[in-house]
Amino acid sequence: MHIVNARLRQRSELFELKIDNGVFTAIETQTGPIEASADQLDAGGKLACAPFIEPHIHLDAALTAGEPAWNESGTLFEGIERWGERKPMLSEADIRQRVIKTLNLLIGNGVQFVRTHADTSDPSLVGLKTLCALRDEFKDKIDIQVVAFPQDGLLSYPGGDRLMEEALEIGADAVGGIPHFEYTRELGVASMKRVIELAMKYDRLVDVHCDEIDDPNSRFLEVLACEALFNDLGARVTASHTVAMHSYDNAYCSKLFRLLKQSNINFIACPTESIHLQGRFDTYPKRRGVTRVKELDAAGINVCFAEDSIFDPWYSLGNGKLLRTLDFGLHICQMMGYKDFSKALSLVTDNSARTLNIEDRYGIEVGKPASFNLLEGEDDYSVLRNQGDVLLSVRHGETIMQREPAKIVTPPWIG
Ligand code: 17E
Ligand code: FE2
Repeated sequence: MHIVNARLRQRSELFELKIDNGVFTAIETQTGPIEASADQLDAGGKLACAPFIEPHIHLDAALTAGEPAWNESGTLFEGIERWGERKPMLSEADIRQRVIKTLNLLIGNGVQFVRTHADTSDPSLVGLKTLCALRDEFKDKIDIQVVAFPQDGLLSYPGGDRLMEEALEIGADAVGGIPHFEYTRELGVASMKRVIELAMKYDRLVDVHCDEIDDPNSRFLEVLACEALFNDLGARVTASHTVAMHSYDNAYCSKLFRLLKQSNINFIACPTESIHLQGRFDTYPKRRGVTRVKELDAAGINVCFAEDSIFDPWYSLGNGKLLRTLDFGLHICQMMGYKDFSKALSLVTDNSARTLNIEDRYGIEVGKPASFNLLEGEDDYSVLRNQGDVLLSVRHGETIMQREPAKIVTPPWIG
């Protein structure tokens, strides 16, 4: 494959990209636009960007909103309750058809890497087993990491610890946790220590649902970061949500950031999910309930955006479009300056790659797998503003998705 007239992020020139055996073999600047020959692909000045990444989604619960009942309050806690009613109806066939539909939605929107949570608070572990099987089955189409996620508590749910170990033995890629939902602060702290212990025992990544509550006293992030630091695991550890940080006292937060920076852990914020689920116990003023993305980023701490849900008991919208999540996230976190827009795509691409520990095989660089999207725009700012669909998705040198740009047939133009 040979692409001409492509733009790359943070560069103003046009580029030629050469691909052989699924790998980028040359990336060369052009002196001007080139007439594409029959065997070349003309990018037409559009942005070639590393694939979108969905670093945090609950595929086992996707497409189950309203089954058997809707989450009327819009709280995380009612979501957990409604999901608890759906869980007994899970079967391998049910999960498979919903996950495949959702993966196709993601692939159609230029996502080539996914980290999914699989609920282990279920003695059958059917969700986890099915997600691990689908991960292996579709490994040539999409990269999937499965997090063993103890939705009802690692230590508070009966047998939670044993189910977690079983999940890791089956082959989960990462250990999860939910300290703010454990019965007591002590169990929450103990669960964080246990998560790190298990990650070391089984040599896995860590991704914890950490402090997903508007409670300024929910301080499990400091425990997770400290354990990561003391065990030199930071880059392999992710704190998801951390919405309590929105409500932390600024002085505490200032002290906390020193530890976060030293620990080198990663952060995932889910802006659409959290703006919906959080602030539900407030009247007015109503907290936004999204973690301090702008401040984390400014401090040089790695942070990325995720959807979290697609039509599930927690959130009944969602469509696999990371540009939508990015748009919401930048608004909610007030990252609306020119500099923010100029590097916005990092929040759904490069930063997510670092979170997933896939940097060695991600990015438009000679020698790396030739995977990229062609986007509607020429740089981060215009792609964000256009909110266009992904035009082309290439994975390891193969076109896996291509679409015609949307076009108005009868223009309403005036003048
Ligand atoms: N489970 C949870 O604890 N938090 C969430 N945001 C979702 C599931 C979607
Ligand atoms: Fe989540």
